Amino acid sequence: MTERILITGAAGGVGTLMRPRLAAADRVLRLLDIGELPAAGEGERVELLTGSVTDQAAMDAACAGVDAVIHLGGHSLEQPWKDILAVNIDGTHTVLEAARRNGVKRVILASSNHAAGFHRRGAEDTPDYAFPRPDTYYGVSKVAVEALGALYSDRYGLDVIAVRIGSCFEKPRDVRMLSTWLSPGDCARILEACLATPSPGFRVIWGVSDNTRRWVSLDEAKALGYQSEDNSEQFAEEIIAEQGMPAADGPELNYVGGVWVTSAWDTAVKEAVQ
Ligand code: 15L
Repeated sequence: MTERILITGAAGGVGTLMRPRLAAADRVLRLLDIGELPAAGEGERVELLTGSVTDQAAMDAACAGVDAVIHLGGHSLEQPWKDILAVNIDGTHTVLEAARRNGVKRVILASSNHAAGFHRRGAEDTPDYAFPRPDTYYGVSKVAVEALGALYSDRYGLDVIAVRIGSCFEKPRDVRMLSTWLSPGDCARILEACLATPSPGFRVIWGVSDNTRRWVSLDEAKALGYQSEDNSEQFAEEIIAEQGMPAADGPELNYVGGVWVTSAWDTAVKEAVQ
């Protein structure tokens, strides 16, 4: 039987990386974005929708006939509070509500390491379900995304998995990302595990590759069936030679959110002086 999966924010960074990797013969990808989506390639089983995650009618229509939603839409970096509130928080409510109204069984939510960015590195890996310690308004929105997911799972019985994504790029871009990198291949493997695992209920998992320098737990992700095949260590020598090692006691190596915990990312103060 053909399954239909809605991906919001499909033209964004992670969405673009996932489009070819989540393609399957028995699957239609319904891709939604406010921006332009590349046209369907030869034989590609996609449906292209233009729409905003903040538009209830558009999301209701997008969720019709869908087996699962992968919600990647929203701001992927820090923004003024009103934009974070409207797009990331209200937008996620809109998506979950559309999923509920349409009887969609499973929703996978893009959370972020920045939901727990102020957690300091400890002797043990930062655990699954580490209590929220957001480092920015963006991080707060990801905490809200997780909370909304819990509500829709507990109250309405949807399976909801929030993935606290580390850094999902083709390659790690700095020394911190040697710890937080989620390779595109591993991101697809995590999402496939989230789609396939039977009756997960509500879960929060870390989304990183099994990097040598990883310091967040992968226990819960592995319990859902994720098996990482990538490790950032192959890039370590080159990145360290180019950029040098950050200070041993600096934020890059000691906080989950890295430099996002610093005053350079303090949006409240910036907004107050405008
Ligand atoms: C995120 O959540 C961002 O969306 C992404 O742009 C990266 O900055 C990533 O976190 C990270 O922490 O590296």
